[in-house]
Amino acid sequence: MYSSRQKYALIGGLLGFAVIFISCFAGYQYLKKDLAPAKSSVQLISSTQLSEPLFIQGLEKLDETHLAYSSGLYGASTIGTINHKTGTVTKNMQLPDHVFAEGLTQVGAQWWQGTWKENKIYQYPANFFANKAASTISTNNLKIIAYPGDFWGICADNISGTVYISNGSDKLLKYDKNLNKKGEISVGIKNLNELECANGKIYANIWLTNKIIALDPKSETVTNTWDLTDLAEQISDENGVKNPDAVLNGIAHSTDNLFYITGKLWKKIYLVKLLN
Ligand SMILES: [Ca+2]
Repeated sequence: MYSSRQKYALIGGLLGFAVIFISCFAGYQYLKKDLAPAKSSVQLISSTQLSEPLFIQGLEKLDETHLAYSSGLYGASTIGTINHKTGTVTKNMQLPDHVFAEGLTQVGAQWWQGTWKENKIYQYPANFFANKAASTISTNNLKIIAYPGDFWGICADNISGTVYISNGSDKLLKYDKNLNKKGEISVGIKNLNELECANGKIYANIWLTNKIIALDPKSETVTNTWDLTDLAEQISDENGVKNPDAVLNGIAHSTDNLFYITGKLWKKIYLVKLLN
């Protein structure tokens, strides 16, 4: 049997152990969310001059020669293709002037293009980009679905059927292909913007920086950080003017760890290898 003194000592010891355990666990959670890993290396493979500047908001591989893009700004939002071998831009459609286009991705057979504050997602059929005659395409023939809240970037894991949408916060919102909410991922880094689902991860660039992070959606941890500022400075020097909006905002997966990268008002599109 324990004496009263021993009992108090035992209870005190247990409480102390519990406090230490909870503190360590909370500390681990803090570290998990807030400490991005050290910067990983970027290898430049090639670059191609674009035939005209775009205010890129979304980028995705269409086929072996073309990328599909979404370009923003009120009165100038478009959707179209970029031939990444020649840099030729084809504008397939101009959106209405009151719409600010945001992220673009393929969900199943359809293409989804979000809008910043207009609470709309434009849905394009799989063969949309096959018709290069922009004058024959009209928003009147498109399906438009309602979306609640601000919309920035989008990517889809078409194996699990999960669509991820960013809104400038530190969270990624998860939906199914019918836009039913499935939950959210708390990343711990604000201003998540253009997204790319590839290699079982979510690649995201951070608004107003030239940084890309890779996130493991299962463990909800950031596994890599890349800084492409050297690439961006190169482009600013070519313009002769440093535009604060001309930041990285286009990530399209090619194969393995090869990605096409461009940005808002960038003059070039780059093929880079994002090394671990
Ligand atoms: Ca993308």
